[in-house]
Amino acid sequence: MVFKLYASPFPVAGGGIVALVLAEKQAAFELVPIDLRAKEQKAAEYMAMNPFGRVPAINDDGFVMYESRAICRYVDEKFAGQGTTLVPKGMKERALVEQAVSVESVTLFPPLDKVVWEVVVKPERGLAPDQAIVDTGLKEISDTLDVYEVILGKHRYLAGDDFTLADLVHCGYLPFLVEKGVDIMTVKARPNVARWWNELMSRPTWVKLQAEGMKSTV
Ligand SMILES: N[C@@H](CCC(=O)N[C@@H](CS)C(=O)NCC(=O)O)C(=O)O
Repeated sequence: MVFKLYASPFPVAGGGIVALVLAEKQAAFELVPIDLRAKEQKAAEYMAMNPFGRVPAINDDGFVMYESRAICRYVDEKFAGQGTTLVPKGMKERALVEQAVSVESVTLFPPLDKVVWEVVVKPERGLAPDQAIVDTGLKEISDTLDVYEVILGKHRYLAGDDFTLADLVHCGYLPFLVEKGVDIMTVKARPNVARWWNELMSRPTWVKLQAEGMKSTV
């Protein structure tokens, strides 16, 4: 049975990073599009897979799970030995990847999620962004990127000199800000962050996903 990915049909957010991991692993999948505006994620059939009623989720031959970062780890392990190794096997190398993924999900993501809500989701619904929330969130994101600047001055990627899951998870939400013209990823004051960001955004798997949308590349 083909690996099924239940996600929004747009190559962004949690579904986007799972599709990106599948592309890096050169693994085939079938997208089952979930229309968030039509609240398909709250339908009983979908809630049976993810009781939180959110995307993404996967069904791998009857094995069902949700939570994008956890799915990414599962995919990397399931397709070990093909494509890019995103979570290294060595204990210390893996620990450093987990350290950086943890910073992304615990420190960077909460303010990023709030800012994306204000500048992307609210305008789509005809609501005005709350500028105070945007300003506070951007300040918190910038503070984290200042630390990334130091880290990325020591090695090419966040967890060392190899591209890993720690880098890839940043492709979920930061592109929303860039698309909205928020100049935060390539500012002159953070040349190492800019170099890293440009590398992520020009990765062939990412470029292809953006050009072709959420479809299997295999
Ligand atoms: N921590 C979850 C977050 C999932 C999530 O918040 N998904 C959003 C889309 S990016 C969603 O389904 N929103 C619709 C809703 O909450 O009804 C993950 O990484 O998978």
